Amino acid sequence: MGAVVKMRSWIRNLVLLGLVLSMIFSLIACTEETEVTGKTAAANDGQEILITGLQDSDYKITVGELKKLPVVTKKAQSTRANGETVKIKATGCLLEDVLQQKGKSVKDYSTIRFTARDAYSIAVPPDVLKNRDIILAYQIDNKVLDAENEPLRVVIPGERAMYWVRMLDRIDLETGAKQTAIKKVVFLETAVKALPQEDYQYFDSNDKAIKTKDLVETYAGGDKPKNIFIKAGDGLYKNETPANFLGAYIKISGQEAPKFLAPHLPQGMHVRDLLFINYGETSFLAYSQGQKVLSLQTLEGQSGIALSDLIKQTGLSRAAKYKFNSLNAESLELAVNELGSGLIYQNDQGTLVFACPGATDKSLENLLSMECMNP
Ligand SMILES: Nc1nc2c(c(=O)[nH]1)N[C@H]1C(S)=C(S)[C@@H](COP(=O)(O)O)O[C@H]1N2
Ligand SMILES: [Mo]
Repeated sequence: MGAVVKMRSWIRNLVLLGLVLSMIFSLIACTEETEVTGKTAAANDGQEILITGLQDSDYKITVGELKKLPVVTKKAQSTRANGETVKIKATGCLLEDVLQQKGKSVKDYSTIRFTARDAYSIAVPPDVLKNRDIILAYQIDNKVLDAENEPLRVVIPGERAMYWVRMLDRIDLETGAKQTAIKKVVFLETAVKALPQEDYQYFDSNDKAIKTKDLVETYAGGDKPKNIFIKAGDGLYKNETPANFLGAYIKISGQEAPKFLAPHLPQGMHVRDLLFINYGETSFLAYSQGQKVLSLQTLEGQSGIALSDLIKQTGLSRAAKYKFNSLNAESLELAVNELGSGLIYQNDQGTLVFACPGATDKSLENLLSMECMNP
């Protein structure tokens, strides 16, 4: 009798041990499985996104809450600046549906700025807001987002991948991010001659750079714009926050110069081949790019940028009179009807010259700026 009890408890212990072991094994198997296939579907549900400009106070929404909104899935494809293709299938909700919950629409805003956990940030302009779907994706290619993408990735099918912000952290809804009227064009090549130039290590090259802060403090008066507009020679047009802009550099020599960059800004935010930077009422124009993409005209065998296109592209205001200033504070005033054949060119020494033939020939070396005169 005693032996049977003993034996039974022995068997019971063995069975228990077996159970425990199999539980441990299945647990291990489970963890192994999640490591192979990625995180569980709900892994990022508790993560929060901050939205400003939607309500009086900051508004926070979790990934889990976004999942309760209607689900959209769309394929999108775009080329990176380096020519590679980014191709993804995005599953998520529409930003429009998030705003609709609070009685707002994407179209109510002039700019929406997305900022990521790696400090990447980009402003989406009004024409994109009006015409495109903005997806807040919590799944890409049917998978939960990985560390490079979580908690959300913005995807705007049909637009370039620079808008597809990974690791989304906050959304700033802005109204009135409008470009103010330009009153003065400052020529970058001449302007940098009077600024401190630093060595800037750029991959294998030792280039020169100026601080954007020095540039605007020297030439843009006391302007404090809320947005800084940047245009590149290839047509890229974007705007930057004062915080991002004023902590950066313009590399003025070497590859892709002039180039907006900073060691602390993700490379996707760097802008190569700058055409102009509009900072408040001042437009900083790079002659080197202007010469490639603006209309040219020829004057007495010299080819240079035509003033009419320069005015049009930078948005320089109309005025009855314009004043041209040189680096050494010489100046020249011209009535608008005298400008027609005016030309800005680079002489053999690489110096910018303004020339305008008239009754009396007029020209100015080391051209620094062109400004509107008040009547
Ligand atoms: N958070 C974050 N998102 C980002 C970037 C970045 O640097 N950080 N780069 C952008 C740019 S410039 C491009 S072209 C695409 C590149 O997509 P990929 O990172 O999936 O290759 O991501 C965009 N989203
Ligand atoms: Mo990019």
